[in-house]
Amino acid sequence: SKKERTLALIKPDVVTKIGDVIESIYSSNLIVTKAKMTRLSWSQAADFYMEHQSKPFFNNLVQFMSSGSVVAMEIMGDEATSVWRKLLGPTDSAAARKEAPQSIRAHFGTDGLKNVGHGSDSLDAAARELEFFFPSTIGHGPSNTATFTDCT
Ligand code: YYY
Ligand code: MG
Repeated sequence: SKKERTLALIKPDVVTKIGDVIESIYSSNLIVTKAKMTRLSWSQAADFYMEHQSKPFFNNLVQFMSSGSVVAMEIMGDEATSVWRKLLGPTDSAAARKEAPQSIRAHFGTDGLKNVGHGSDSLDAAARELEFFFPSTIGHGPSNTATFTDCT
């Protein structure tokens, strides 16, 4: 298995549950290496979810994501990208309650839009999405390979 960095984004529906979500992250052998609470403008949320711009749910999604505070975290660990998505569970919270009753979306999600969190769906997406929330400074380009010193 391979140590990865990925983005865990807590959506506006559950900022009061960040404690529970962070507990789940650490319980799954992942660690939080960066964290930031922020609020996205409509156009920032649209940029973040650009891949979905032609979908029927796009406007609702962007509206929701810019409706309140989000917490963006860089998390790290073995196969962090897939482990975090598995922790979240299926996209639709009702499906999560049926198919993955232990998942975060099963516990805290409302529906197919208000579903607690976002997880990058590939290593490339993780690098791009981490750069979106945690832009690198000049001379230190984005990296998706964790090193020992990052863990200390
Ligand atoms: O990666 P994940 O968040 O599990 O689902 P995506 O298919 O990438 O959709 C992104 C986001 O869009 C989803 O978390 C909620 C919203 N959405 C929706 O409102 N209605 C759908 N039918 C599908 C997705
Ligand atoms: Mg997705």
